[in-house]
Amino acid sequence: MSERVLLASGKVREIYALDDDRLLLVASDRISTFDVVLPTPIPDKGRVLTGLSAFWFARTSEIVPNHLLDLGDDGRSTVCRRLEMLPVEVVVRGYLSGSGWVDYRATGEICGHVLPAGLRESERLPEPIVTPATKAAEGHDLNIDEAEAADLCGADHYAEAREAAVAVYRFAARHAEERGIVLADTKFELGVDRDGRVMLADEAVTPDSSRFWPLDGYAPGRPQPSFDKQFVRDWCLATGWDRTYPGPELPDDVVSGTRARYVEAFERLTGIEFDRYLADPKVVL
Ligand code: Q0Z
Repeated sequence: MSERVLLASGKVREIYALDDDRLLLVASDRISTFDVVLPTPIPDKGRVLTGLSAFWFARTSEIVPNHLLDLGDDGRSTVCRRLEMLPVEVVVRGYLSGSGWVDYRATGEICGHVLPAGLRESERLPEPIVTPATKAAEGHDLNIDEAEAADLCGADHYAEAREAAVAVYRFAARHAEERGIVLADTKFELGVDRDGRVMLADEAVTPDSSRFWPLDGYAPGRPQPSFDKQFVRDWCLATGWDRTYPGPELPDDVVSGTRARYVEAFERLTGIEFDRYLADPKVVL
């Protein structure tokens, strides 16, 4: 018997304490766009994200240990080791997009990384770069440079975390590209266990923590469509919505089209039929 005590609630998921050493992460079907949670859920979105995270954790545990202990039969919950979280998010960028593109255009640098001149929006970087961020109060991330991240985490913990993050990014980006998905960037959260071991935690290489682009039609020089959320974004903006709370309710065809894109991402990346995951989530391990 394990009581669930709600520890934290995010925009689209909850985290419960099971005991002193273990947490339960539960991913909902809520979707956010332009930082607003929409009133209409996407069925199975939480299962897709939970299954993908578990898939990556299982396949990268030789690169870096992680917090995953077990997957719930509901497919949307993960039992994990309770860690001391590092106070920074470790973002690895292989392509120029989002705040990285904004900063590069203004200064030629991203988080202290000096980049070659003349790069275009969405262009592949010569090498992946690590751009840490702190979780600022309003839930908004604040980019910092790697020296500041090392100060906040301790130099040894940060060095281990950033090497692990780059290695997992390289592994996942290569795997994804072979299956027709560009992994433009991805955000990792890491923690430290009682014995001082740095581990990957939270979620790993999901559509909510990453930019997934379809490889088919990829071309630098413009923004790329999001593999999973583009239907929702386009439809929401076409209604004239001003990107403030509350967002619009989604019609059935936008819900089913978006669900299909999440399921397609799961099936392409894992090579496992989503119905098999629903029948037995442990197939991804
Ligand atoms: C993750 C978060 C969520 C809101 C804490 N293994 C771990 N050990 C200790 N803490 C965490 C983890 Cl994953 C931890 N978050 C992020 C998740 C809802 C915030 F589901 N917060």
